[in-house]
Amino acid sequence: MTRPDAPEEGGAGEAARELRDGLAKIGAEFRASLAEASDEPSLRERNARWVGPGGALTRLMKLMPKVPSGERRDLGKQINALKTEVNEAFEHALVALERAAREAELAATPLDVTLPGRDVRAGRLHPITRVRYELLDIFGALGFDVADGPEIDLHENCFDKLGFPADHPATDMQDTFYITREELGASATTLLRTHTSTIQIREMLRREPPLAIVAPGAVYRRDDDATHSPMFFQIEGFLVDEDVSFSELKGVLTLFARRLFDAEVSLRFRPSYFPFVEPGGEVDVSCVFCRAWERDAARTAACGVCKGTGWIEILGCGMIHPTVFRNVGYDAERYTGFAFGMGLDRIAMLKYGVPNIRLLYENDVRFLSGF
Ligand code: FA5
Repeated sequence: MTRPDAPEEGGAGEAARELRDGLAKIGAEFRASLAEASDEPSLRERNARWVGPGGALTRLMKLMPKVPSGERRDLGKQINALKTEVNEAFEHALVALERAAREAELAATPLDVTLPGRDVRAGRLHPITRVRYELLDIFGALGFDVADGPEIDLHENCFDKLGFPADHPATDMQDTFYITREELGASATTLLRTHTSTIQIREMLRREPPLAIVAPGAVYRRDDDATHSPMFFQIEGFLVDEDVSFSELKGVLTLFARRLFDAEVSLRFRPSYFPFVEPGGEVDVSCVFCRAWERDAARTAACGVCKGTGWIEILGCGMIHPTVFRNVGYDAERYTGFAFGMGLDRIAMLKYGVPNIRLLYENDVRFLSGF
């Protein structure tokens, strides 16, 4: 039987012949081929034709096992010598190309370093981000901590623990984006939070009073018109301690509005209903567009933003309902507190005179670069 590395004589002679012919042919051709390359990629491509994985020399080397053992040593030496020659010729050609490129660069029209530079287009903060930072600064200076919470939260944090009755329309499938999280089990209903009031529950469950917190974040609702977006931003604020009264809520919100808008604005508190506060209210700020506090009746009557009323609604607020305290394990006899929640988008629209909320989300640089 023939061993695999001892091929029969006829084939062996042919392999040796093919190898010798191949070596002669490569030896005669490779220099011209490399010399024809006019740039580095083409030089590398040509080099690969000889010594790359499918190259002519590489293919010849694969014939070596078939060559009769008497000739193998000599042919092996020749192959290696040729391979070295190809490699050296390649290196020389590469250096020559680099030198030629450098010389062409030096000979070309010189670079005028005195020309003015190109403008770097700097990015800037989105108006909602700017408003968020401003609010965090204002409330931070008043001693409020900042908290965060998940955008997908449990139904109980979004509604139940805040005292929403089970049949409240906001808890309806039609009104809210529910999400199936199988890993949490069938009993855990999760949804895209509809307001940042979820963070009241989360923080009160993990901290004891006294506490003063603001929490900005994205929220989601089935809304879509010029002043309502399906995804928008709110900032929640709440403070819990002994003997907290409504006058402190008024004081904090008035100070905030005067710092954010104008030192002369007033606030108007109107009664309103939210299940998690009692009493609850909505707050209007005197219109910053017609400067309603200056009492120019004609200007206010013509104002399209406040529609002649002199007031613009900015937030909901109230004293935290004792039911909420009981739901998070606080002593509802001992503690009182206030909470408020406002739309950052709405504040940005007012502050920068943005007529349509969609402009804030279209990422149109012509609009965004105006801030
Ligand atoms: C709430 O979301 C309450 N959680 C606020 C609150 C907190 C009340 C704490 C009491 C105590 P409301 O649904 O009104 O309330 O929303 C609050 C603010 O979010 C609104 O005043 C408005 O500025 C803004 N807002 C509501 N819906 C949208 C929307 N679709 N697009 C943009 N802004 C919105």
